[in-house]
Parts: sequence; structure tokens; C-alpha cells
Amino acid sequence: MVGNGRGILAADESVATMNKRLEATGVAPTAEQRCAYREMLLTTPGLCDSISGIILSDDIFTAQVSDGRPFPDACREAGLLPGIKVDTGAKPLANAAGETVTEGLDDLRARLELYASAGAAFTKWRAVIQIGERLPSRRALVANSHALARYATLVQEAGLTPIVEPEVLMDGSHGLDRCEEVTQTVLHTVFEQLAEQGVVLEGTVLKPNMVLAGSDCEPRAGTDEVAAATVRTLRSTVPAAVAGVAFLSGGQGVDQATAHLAAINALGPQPWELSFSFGRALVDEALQAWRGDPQRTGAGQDALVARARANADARAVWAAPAGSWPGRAQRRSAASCRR
Ligand code: 5MM
Repeated sequence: MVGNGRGILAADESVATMNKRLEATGVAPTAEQRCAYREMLLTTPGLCDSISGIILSDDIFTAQVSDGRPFPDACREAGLLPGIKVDTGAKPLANAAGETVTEGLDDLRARLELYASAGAAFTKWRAVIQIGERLPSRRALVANSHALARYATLVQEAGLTPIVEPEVLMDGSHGLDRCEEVTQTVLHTVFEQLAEQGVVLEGTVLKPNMVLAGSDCEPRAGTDEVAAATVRTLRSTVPAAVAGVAFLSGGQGVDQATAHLAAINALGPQPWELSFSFGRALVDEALQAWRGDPQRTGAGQDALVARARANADARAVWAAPAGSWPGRAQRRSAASCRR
């Protein structure tokens, strides 16, 4: 999932989020267009050179592409591992104003059996942490980390790979230091709970936020500062046994997310692969180029593959002799991702 310089495409928007994004692009928010959009993404020629897997939501995972194949089969035939988001969303945490806990544990064991038999290779669960004057509370951190750990054990029991995603939101006017402090506390709590529940770290992918100043904070932190704070945070909290790290983009602009990924990787090899599992920062340009028009499928796909390659190249920077991009060359010659 995180090897060979590749990343994971997060295309698991809930129906409500997907509808909003389609409407903002002038596309009708229908089930047909939600499927057509994901089909445009996953049938992109050459996508598997830089993308290893794609995270889908339940409504898409259980649907068919236009030629009648189930989405998970179409993914595998395109050389992409099919993944599924299994949480049911962040809901208000009782007696904790402004905070949420992610739900979905109740029937998870049964749902995992169904997803595994339909071909899922991996799963995702996202916890959402808000920074505020007095947030996050210890209660919200423990509740969300406990749920992530319960989720990850169930997924491993089902023979699948869990992506554990504790997202510290960028919303707010806090500075880089505050994000670093909160992200460290969040990751400490998550790994404590993963240990309590006996989660096998070697079979777990962490999907964290980069350490960023809040979106309303001025002046912005520089790219190198972000990279240093992010790597420092991971090195002080993430056990070396973790299979890999795949960052979310969290509302960063597409170029900014790619630049941060390159700067993070430029700091040299770490105990884990430092990959990407972007949603918006991978697909925004493709959605704009496609705009729901079947005649523009190629334009959407060109935009997606270009951005996916840029991010894969960003992962290769530390290994590159000056002026060259060996990661890309290795991936091209591998071209064996199609099964
Ligand atoms: C693609 O969006 C995912 C689902 O979000 P909703 O359930 O809120 O619709 C989301 O979990 C996504 O995978 C992560 O936030 C990473 O996406 P970004 O765009 O932040 O990289």
C-alpha cells in the first residue's frame, strides 16, 4: 500500500460531501454522477504507476461500473487495491461541546465479513480532532483513540489491513507549535490504545495530518518549518514497527500538499515510508477538468495522473541524485502493477 513510491487515493467521500463537491462543480448530485466520477478516476490509464489503492465509500463499493463489473473487481483489474471506509461518521460527543466521536463499531464485524468477501484489501476509519482554546479535551482524545483501536483489531481479525486516521483539523487560527503539541498528544493516545487492544503495528498504516498552522493563522509557516515539525512529531510518537505513514491533505491546496510531501521526504529516510493518501489534493483538478461531461473523461484522467505522479515524485526526492528522479524511473520500469 505504501511501497514502490506509490500513494493511496482517498475517494471515500460520503454521499453528502460528494454531492456538495459535484454541485460546486456544476454537476448534478445524483447516484449516477457519483458513480461516474469514481469510475472516471479508477479507469485512469497508468494510475497504478503512482497509486497502489483506492478508498471507496459503501455506496460505491457495492455498486457497479458502467460495464457491470463490481467496483472492487474493476479496481483490481486496474492494478489498484480496493479499500473501504468502514466508519459511519463523526457524531457529537456527549457532554463535550464542539467535539465529535467517530461511530460505526456496532455491526462492524459482520460488515467486514461482507467487504472481505466482496474483495476488499484494506479499510479506513477517520477520527476528527478540533483544536480550540480548550480543545481537544482528554475525553475526546481517549474516546476517539479507543474507537480507532477497537476498529483496527476487528479489521485485522477479518484478515484486512486497517488505515488508522486521526485527523487534527486545520480549522482555526492556532500556530504551528500548537498543532505540533496537539498532534503529538493525539498520536501518543492513539498508539497507547492500539497497544491496549493488541493491534499488530506491522500490519497497520497510519494516516495522519501534516503539522500545519491553522488556516486562519498569519503569517503562514514555511514549507521547511512544516516538514521539520511533521517529521519531529512522527519521530517522537510513531513506533518504528508501523508499516507505513500516508498523509491526508486536510484542505491544503494541491501544490502546497505536494510541496510539503517533498520537503518531508527531503529530510531523509525515516523508520517508515512517508507516503500520501490525499483526497482533495489528488482529485480537485480532475473534478474541475471532468465537470460531469463524458466527453471530458480524458481531461479529468490526465489531470489525476499528473497530480498522482507529482506526489509519487515528491516521495522520491531524498533518494535522487541532483537533478534526477529515480523513484519515477523505477516505477515506470516496474509497470507490473496491472494484474
Ligand atoms: C475523501 O474524504 C473522506 C471522507 O470524508 P467525509 O466522510 O467527511 O465525506 C475523508 O475521510 C478523507 O479520506 C480524509 O479526510 C483525507 O482527505 P483529504 O482531502 O483531507 O486528503
